[in-house]
Amino acid sequence: MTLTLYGAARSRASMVRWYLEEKAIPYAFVQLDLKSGEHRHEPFTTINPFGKVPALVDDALASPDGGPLKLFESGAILFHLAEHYGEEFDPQEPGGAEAAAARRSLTVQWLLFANASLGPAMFQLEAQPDEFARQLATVDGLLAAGPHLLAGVWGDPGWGAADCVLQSYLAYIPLFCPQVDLSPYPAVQAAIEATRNRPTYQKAMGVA
Ligand SMILES: N[C@@H](CCC(=O)N[C@@H](CS)C(=O)NCC(=O)O)C(=O)O
Repeated sequence: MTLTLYGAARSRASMVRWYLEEKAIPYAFVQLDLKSGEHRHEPFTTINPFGKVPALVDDALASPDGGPLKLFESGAILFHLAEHYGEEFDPQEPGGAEAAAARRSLTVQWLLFANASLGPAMFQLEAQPDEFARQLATVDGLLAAGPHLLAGVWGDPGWGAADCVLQSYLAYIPLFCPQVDLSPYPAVQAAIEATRNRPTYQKAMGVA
């Protein structure tokens, strides 16, 4: 089995890479040069026709064209990894199949929230500052309850794709929106600091 992740510096590929590193899942990494535009041409566009990173090739599964499975969209890639390699939805764990099904659905919820709500609110901060502040306040309250989003009735499954995507977007705030005052959100601040201190995150970001 070979997983090949295609990414670039300062891109969302870092969140996928962080997941792979944190879960010690073996993978090959192909760094594309966005400045030269190699992501907009073949061969990369045979993997992601939209010419964006991250993209993943998983040769353990087949795609409809008969070749190895090719995936784009960071959320879809994280979900695929959580499902097939991260052992996040194991029916043998406490809670059995019911807990595994609940965790799977909640993981999809957080992946979509981060990519479809939090990310857009962050990147359109000037247009809707109140929306971003509201989301951060809610996230802060949830994080204050504990570091793992899916901890609860079935016990604590530990760090997973839901945490990875949320913490990755939060850690982008000081990089992409340094003007945001995080002092009203102490749990968000603590999560960002904890994320930045992880050696696996530093490796994924290319700073270690
Ligand atoms: N929604 C996509 C966004 C992908 C995306 O916009 N990737 C950026 C890097 S973070 C990219 O490839 N930019 C290069 C370009 O648009 O030319 C995802 O989450 O994977």
